[in-house]
Amino acid sequence: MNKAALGIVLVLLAAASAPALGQAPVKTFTVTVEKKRVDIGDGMTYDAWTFNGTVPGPQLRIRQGDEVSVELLNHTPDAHGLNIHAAQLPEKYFGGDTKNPLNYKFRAEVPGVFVYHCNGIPILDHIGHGMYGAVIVDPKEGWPSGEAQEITLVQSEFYGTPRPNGRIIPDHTKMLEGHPDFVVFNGELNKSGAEHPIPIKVGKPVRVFFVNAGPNLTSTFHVAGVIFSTVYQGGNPANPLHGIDNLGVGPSAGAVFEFKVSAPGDYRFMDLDRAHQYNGAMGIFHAEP
Ligand SMILES: [Cu+2]
Repeated sequence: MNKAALGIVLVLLAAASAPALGQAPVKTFTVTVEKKRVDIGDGMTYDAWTFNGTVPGPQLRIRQGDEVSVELLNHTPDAHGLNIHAAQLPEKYFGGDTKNPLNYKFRAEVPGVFVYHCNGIPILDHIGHGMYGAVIVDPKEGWPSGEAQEITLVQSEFYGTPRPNGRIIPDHTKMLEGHPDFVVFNGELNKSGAEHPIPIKVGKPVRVFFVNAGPNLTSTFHVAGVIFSTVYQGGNPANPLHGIDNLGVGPSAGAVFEFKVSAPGDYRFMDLDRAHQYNGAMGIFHAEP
């Protein structure tokens, strides 16, 4: 084969293997709805409604520009839905019924840290029973500060008085009043407490993807002994704040917190509202050289 012919073959091969113009990668997520009694730490259980059997539900990770295809399989006799805050669609797409699987597609156009939650009515009760999770949409060009240790924290509230055996039946009245019995990170009291702190490295950048699932409280996120180098409101690099030690994150909202520590030891992370802290909103980053 002469040089010109080889060139044509190579061009054809390249055309065959490249994705068609305008065709973004497709991410597919299938999520189930299940009623489940989940462990929420300190010997207690919660009669939850869940995505994939856990509270919070699975983390959804997407890159800006991806086409996202979502399917919700409802294994309960009740109506549930799925509202992904990264999706820009009419709300009718997010409501499910008891018979048909819910599915829709969207393009993740805006980077950030978002909540997803059940859109069943009343939404208060569906979130209050445990139907939420985190969505991370990575910026197309990557995070401006580059590589970091990534940690996801989902703050949320549990409502109900534990029975003597530790079982909690979710309490609608307390949800309505906004008076949770427990405020937790990643679904469990003391999940990242003194016995199981989250390890970080001295001198290495840490990036916290923070979602406040609520349903009701605003969280003022802080790490004791740390001033954040950068905080992105909404987790979007278009919204940077520098050199602050806390940020208020409303219910169903998110943020990115970036920092580095220079000395080994324990760094407690918390919601600065002291009542929320008293009810559990605390954990530990343990820094080692
Ligand atoms: Cu629901």
